[in-house]
Amino acid sequence: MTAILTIIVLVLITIAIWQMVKIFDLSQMNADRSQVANDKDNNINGYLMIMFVIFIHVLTVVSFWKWSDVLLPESASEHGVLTDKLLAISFAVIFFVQTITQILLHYFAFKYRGEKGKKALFYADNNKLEIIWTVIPVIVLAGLIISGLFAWNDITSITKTDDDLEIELYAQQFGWQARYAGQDNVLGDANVRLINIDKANALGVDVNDPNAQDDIIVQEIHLPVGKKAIFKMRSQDVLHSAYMPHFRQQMNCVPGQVTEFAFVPTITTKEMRENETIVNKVNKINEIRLANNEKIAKENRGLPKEEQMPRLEPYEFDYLLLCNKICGKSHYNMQLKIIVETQEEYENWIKQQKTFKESVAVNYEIN
Ligand SMILES: [Cu+2]
Repeated sequence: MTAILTIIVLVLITIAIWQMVKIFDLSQMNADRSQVANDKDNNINGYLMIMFVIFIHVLTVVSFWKWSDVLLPESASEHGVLTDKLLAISFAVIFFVQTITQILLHYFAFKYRGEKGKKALFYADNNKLEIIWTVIPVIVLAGLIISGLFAWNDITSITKTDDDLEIELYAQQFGWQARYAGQDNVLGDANVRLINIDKANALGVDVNDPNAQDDIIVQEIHLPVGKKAIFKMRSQDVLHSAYMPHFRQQMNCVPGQVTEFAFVPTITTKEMRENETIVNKVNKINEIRLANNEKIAKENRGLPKEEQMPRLEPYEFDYLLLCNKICGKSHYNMQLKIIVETQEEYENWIKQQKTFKESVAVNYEIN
């Protein structure tokens, strides 16, 4: 019985909705159903155009004001000052041109919005205008590209002197290793075919090459401040990219070939940790970590020790070598710490590292 009543109620509700739709349709008899925009539509669109151009500019200014502190701090390498300058000029040009063109574009869309009885002016072409908007961008773009090309040539033409440091960066899924050239300052030969994991030769260094004996393989890069470091990059498996954002350096690591890049670090890790931008950044990160630790503590409450989530350590600034090519599932975790220090501190550190010969002597018979 209840089921029949429910069905009857549902049918009645459906009939009521159907009748109400019919009444609504009747009330709209005199409405404008034309597909052609009328003055009201054109006005709405015109004002929306103005509102949109205001919106994108407010958004830009707010974004800069609110999030510019997540940008990189000052460059810690010599050439980085130049690339930063080029980037700043490009940004200034883009911002200037984009503001003017967007404001004009949206203002004209508003000013010349459709109006009943108004006819568009037929305007075929204007050679003078076309020359202006072709020549000005050509000059500006050529200036940007040519100055960028000169800077790139300056940065990438590497000449090695005896005083420079030679370091190999070896990339593989998913980690980095660095090889220092050692006492003789010449890297020994290496080849993927010589890789022998069982004999602790993960980089495929040629054990018979005299230059390889004093090479030093490490899991952390140390650089003396003010001294040119020449990086030779190799990859074992796929394309990786050696990215050191604080030094404005990036170079692809290509399987089967050696690519190189050099720079002079100018700010030690210790000095950078005192830099105002970095201090603010570190404080911000640690505030987030502190808040997360409170959440973790709450979730851990009552759980047995082995099921508890570990607390986050306070963050301390370090220069990093990252991978900037999506090279596989653990790509995000491919990083190596870089420490820039005084010459003396660097020498102390390198003295304590094992040479290639010392670390593989047990496995190979080296003459
Ligand atoms: Cu990678």
